[in-house]
Amino acid sequence: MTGARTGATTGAVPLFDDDVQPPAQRSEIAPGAVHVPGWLTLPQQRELVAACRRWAAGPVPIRHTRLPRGGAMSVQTVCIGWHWQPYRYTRTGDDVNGARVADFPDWMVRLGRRALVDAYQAPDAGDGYTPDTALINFYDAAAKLGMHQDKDERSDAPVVSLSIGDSCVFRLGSAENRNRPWSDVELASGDLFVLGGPSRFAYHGVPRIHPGTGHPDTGLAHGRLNITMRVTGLTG
Ligand code: MD6
Ligand code: FE
Repeated sequence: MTGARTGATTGAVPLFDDDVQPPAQRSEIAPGAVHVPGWLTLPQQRELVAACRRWAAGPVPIRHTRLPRGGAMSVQTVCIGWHWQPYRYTRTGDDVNGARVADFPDWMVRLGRRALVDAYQAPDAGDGYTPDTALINFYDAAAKLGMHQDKDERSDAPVVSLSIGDSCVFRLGSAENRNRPWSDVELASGDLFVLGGPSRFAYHGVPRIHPGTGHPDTGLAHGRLNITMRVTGLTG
């Protein structure tokens, strides 16, 4: 860990440079499931909020994903790289406006690789990791996400999760079913969570948001933003 946060004040926009390594206290919640509090600096969070605002506007605007059996998710979602709806990924937002989704940017690939290096404390942990989609979720004070597995990807590569704004309760269960036992973890603004290895297909959810707990300097006045990067395993 060299450089700490000092890189943020030198040169032009070094926000995602490799030398910006926040000091991080990691904790392994379950094998392969790692929480790194305060991983993103405030400038990085601001940059991500700004990027997510642009993606939320289009080409496929943010929306409440409709569920196959009727109803809609309380969370609002916009996708980049590939468009997710329950059970499938497509290049176009077929359940929204049919437009092609925004490209997955190279800087986010690099951010995902650094996340794995820091979460797993291994210099080569990010080698060969090339996330090609991100689901960007926005939670208002009342939004929740039920217990689910992320298994629409044809890859067992880790999911990298970044949280900004209001803190929440993140519930991590087992890979077997959605019931207890589970661990409740508080995810705050700037936190990294990686779900990989034996925990890649563990059930998890967000039962509660803590309104008003975000830092105003992130650029998010209220609510919670969560970005999950994934490898779809798809081509085309
Ligand atoms: C959220 N996250 O934190 C929802 N999935 O708002 C997820 O569903 C998630 O955080 C896979 C891996 C990490 C996650
Ligand atoms: Fe998930």
